[in-house]
Amino acid sequence: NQSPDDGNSASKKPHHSNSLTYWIAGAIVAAIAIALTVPNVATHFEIGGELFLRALKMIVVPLVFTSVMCGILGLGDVRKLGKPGAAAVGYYLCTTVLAVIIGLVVVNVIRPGVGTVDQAQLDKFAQKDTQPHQVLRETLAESSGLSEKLIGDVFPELEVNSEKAPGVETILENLALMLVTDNLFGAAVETQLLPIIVFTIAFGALLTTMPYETRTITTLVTEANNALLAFVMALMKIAPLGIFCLVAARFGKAQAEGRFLDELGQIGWYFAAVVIGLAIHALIVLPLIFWIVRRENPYRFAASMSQALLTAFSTASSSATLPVTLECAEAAGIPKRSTEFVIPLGATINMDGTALYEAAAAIFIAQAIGFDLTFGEQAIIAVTATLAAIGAAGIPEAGLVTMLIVLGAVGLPLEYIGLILAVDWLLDRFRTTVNVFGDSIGAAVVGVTIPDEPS
Ligand code: DAS
Repeated sequence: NQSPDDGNSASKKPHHSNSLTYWIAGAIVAAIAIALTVPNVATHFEIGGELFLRALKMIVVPLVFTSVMCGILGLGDVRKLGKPGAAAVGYYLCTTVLAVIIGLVVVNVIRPGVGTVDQAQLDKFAQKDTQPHQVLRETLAESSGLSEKLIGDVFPELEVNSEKAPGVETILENLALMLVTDNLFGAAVETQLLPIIVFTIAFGALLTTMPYETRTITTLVTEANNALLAFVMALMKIAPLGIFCLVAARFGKAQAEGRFLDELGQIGWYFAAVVIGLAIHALIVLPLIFWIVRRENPYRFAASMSQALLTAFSTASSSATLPVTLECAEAAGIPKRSTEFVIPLGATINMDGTALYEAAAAIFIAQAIGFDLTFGEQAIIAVTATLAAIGAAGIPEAGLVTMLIVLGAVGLPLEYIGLILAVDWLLDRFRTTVNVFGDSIGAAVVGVTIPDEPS
């Protein structure tokens, strides 16, 4: 018989010290303070931030492969995947739809777009005479630092064209295409995690039906996985320094541009509406779901995930944060069998923050240009925001780019995305943090459906 706290309680004290969490939080505050007070400070820290970000991203592909493979092989028999798999997909859909509804309600109540954007601002985007989606690619590329290539990468299969609004069936087809790659190594090179996860689940499932051959492979991937997680632990020792550089460089760049603060003045209510929506989802809805399922204190659990949440805020990338999310979730006592496939899968398709943001931003743009949306059109926005969030990659600004789908679906002119471009780099940090938190809660929720084999 095992102690009641047999590693399944998520409120277990995390492995890593809390002091590291305080160092990271302190680094973020200090970085923002310095970036906003010392002019032109950004350039000095860019290289440090980029090196830390690369060190995190460097291990994502192998770590996703070994984690998901361990998760599947650890289940012992693929038939056991049914319940946790269904619980995970059910959780992803429910929380994403809840997030979209919160986004719609908040932006319809606060109505941030009505009368807040002056005509001059609108005309600035309306004058461009080239194709809206071409304008958009240029605007997106120049203002948010996204390369035109990356814009194409985020939703590779869908040529965004504002004349022909992509119907829901087109989006579904493209989501299906994103599940299966034609070249596994190509997907690894492009860090397209979804097809790698789909392949690993299928490959791992087949291995569990061949009990004799899996012994060596199981040992191999388990040891590789442990080594990679040890790498993350080592990397987190210098996280305060790396995160300081990342945040100082990015906030310093915004400060140097100057535009950011006056743009924020123009659309402050939009920014506030999205942040309020994200806060409702992350501080009320997700903790409530956690409490209903686990009957434990959700805020203690959130505290044990704080290093992952702070890393998400600093990197604005769920994928780059994935190693830290995995490490924190396991340290928080969630069974590995749950974290190992729920978190990598969630990091790519479960993006509550992004879905909420896309729905709210689309309605804001409609309000700003006096485009009255019918209830049906808002419902279309809800559906396409859910699908676009599933399709968004866990990389910076992905939510902004896939929002083109949402705007296109209801015939909103794409060029007005320029209204929200200047503040998106900051809003992205908030929604990425909510995305990562949603994935962590998901692992804890699904964890109750996986019986913890006596170790
Ligand atoms: N930055 C994305 C992520 O990593 C979220 C987004 O762009 O909406 O989750």
